[in-house]
Amino acid sequence: MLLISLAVSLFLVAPGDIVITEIMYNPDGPTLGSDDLFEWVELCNLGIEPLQMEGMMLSDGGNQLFLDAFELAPMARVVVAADPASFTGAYGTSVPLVLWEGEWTKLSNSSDTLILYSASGGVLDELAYSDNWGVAEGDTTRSDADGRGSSLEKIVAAGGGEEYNWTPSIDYSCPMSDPETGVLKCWGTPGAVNSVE
Ligand SMILES: [Ca+2]
Ligand SMILES: [Ca+2]
Repeated sequence: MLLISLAVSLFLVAPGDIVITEIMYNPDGPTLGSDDLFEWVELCNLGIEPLQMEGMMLSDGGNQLFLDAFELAPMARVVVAADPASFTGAYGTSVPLVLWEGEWTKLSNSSDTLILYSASGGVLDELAYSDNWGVAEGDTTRSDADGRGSSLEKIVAAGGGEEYNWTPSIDYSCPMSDPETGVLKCWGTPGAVNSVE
């Protein structure tokens, strides 16, 4: 057993093997809740081997958090949630979560850079997003991902972190409706293939 876990952890993780595929940087307050409790990040294993996530670090250049042990199967996705208990209360228990220690990497509601590091300190993936992403040019309204219920989703998981490869999640399979307007809120696709892929 020890040899098996040692073999898994020694498997070298290369940039692009595990990537950030979705973020909830500005959860919709009225239907979901506060940023402190309901921000989350989805990670996907694009490699062909199971990945041991223990010791990987997520940082925004300020706060740092370190992932607990979790073996992520090839093409599988897992969520890092600001507050796992709150997340499970909203999304249910079927979404896989990897727990963490340290300080939550608060996701700015304007723009931020999120970097995923391997346990040995190498950069695995990086996302520098803005709340302008998903707003049509000349439009003065907010992005659907900016506190309106959608997450920000990557279109091609193996593609880059540029703006054109990210867009607000599409409203489908939405768990509840806005109490004031009756409009369905979707809150993204944590742990599952993105709605825009
Ligand atoms: Ca936020
Ligand atoms: Ca997803």
